[in-house]
Amino acid sequence: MALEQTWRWFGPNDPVKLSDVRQAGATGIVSALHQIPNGKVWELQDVLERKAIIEAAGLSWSVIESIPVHEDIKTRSGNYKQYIENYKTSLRNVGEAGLDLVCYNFMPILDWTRTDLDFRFPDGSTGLRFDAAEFCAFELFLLKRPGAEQHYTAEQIARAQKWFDASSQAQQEKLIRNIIAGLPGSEESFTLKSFQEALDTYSEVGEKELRENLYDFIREITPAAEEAGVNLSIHPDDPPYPILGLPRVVSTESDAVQLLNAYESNVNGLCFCTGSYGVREDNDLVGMVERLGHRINFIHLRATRRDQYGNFHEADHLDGDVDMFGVMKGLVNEQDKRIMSGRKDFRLPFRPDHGHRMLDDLQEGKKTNPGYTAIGRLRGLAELRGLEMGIRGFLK
Ligand code: DNO
Repeated sequence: MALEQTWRWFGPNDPVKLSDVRQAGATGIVSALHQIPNGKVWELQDVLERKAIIEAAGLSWSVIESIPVHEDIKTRSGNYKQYIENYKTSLRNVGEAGLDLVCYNFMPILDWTRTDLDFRFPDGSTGLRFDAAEFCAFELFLLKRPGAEQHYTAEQIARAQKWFDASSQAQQEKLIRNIIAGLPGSEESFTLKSFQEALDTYSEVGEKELRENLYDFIREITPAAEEAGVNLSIHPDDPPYPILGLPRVVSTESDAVQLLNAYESNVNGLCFCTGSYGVREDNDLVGMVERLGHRINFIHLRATRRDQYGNFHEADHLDGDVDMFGVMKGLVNEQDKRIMSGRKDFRLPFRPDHGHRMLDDLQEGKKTNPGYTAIGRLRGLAELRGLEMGIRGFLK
């Protein structure tokens, strides 16, 4: 047995083809119907159509990432009741189509966030980076969010000011685009004005409220998921702390425990993203796999490297701050346990999350999605596959 090797594919418009994925050696596809607006029902027919495309390429649709959660659900306002009903209907439809694993997240307004999408590493490859000073400069001097300065120390503000004073207009525009124009997989994009308006919808929703809204949502949708035969997996916050004055409640082990306790069932599970949880030094990833492994339904493997200023970049898969050996060993153990105890959900899909732009993907004019290049992920998958095989041999 081995963990299921999967690959994120953004659908027919993805510059990486399903035939490429097959050659990379993945067997499962992680995909979503990105054309459906947030909140709308995923109709059975649309799900079946995508599934047929994937299967025709000799692959299987392993995980839906993601069915996005409408903002009204997160703030429990407006049409949230209808959107929850729609979510349940989508779960029933994907279950009926024979799919059994759905990923989602509960990050307010912005999905994952970076300041630099093409940061050059010493080996000439490029990748994603979060620069705390640039992010602070965005908030203070470009977005000009009221009250933002309260969230920063004088030293952070001084570093942001330094970046801002030295930056060209083109650099400022690029930073704005990187933050609010929507990274691959995030379904929303904004202008500065519409972004501030979106932030304002959270004026009454602090950490406590967002937690309650998440736990209520979990209690509402999990029974429907159970009936539909669909496991759920919640993706953590990326980066794993509050940004832009917005609360974030899926960043730590304690957050994960609380949301799992909100509804006791393996169907209410985690997407264990080592790149997101791993940005915090106080997240003990190997311990999390040991303690929460039985509730991990989906896995993103990626390593980030932090510095003392709150910056981080996406390192090679086996290279960052994450103890990938320890994490993989825990996951292998978890899979063995599931098989021994007769659990049906033992395939434990993982995908090599993100990857550097390298080799041919660096060619001028070649279209690649930030973080989702073929070659960088191919390297990641190959390394992770070898790591798993080595561990299995070593444990025998
Ligand atoms: C980034 C991703 C996120 C993630 C969603 C899950 O690469 O990990 O976009 O898919 O947050 O809902």
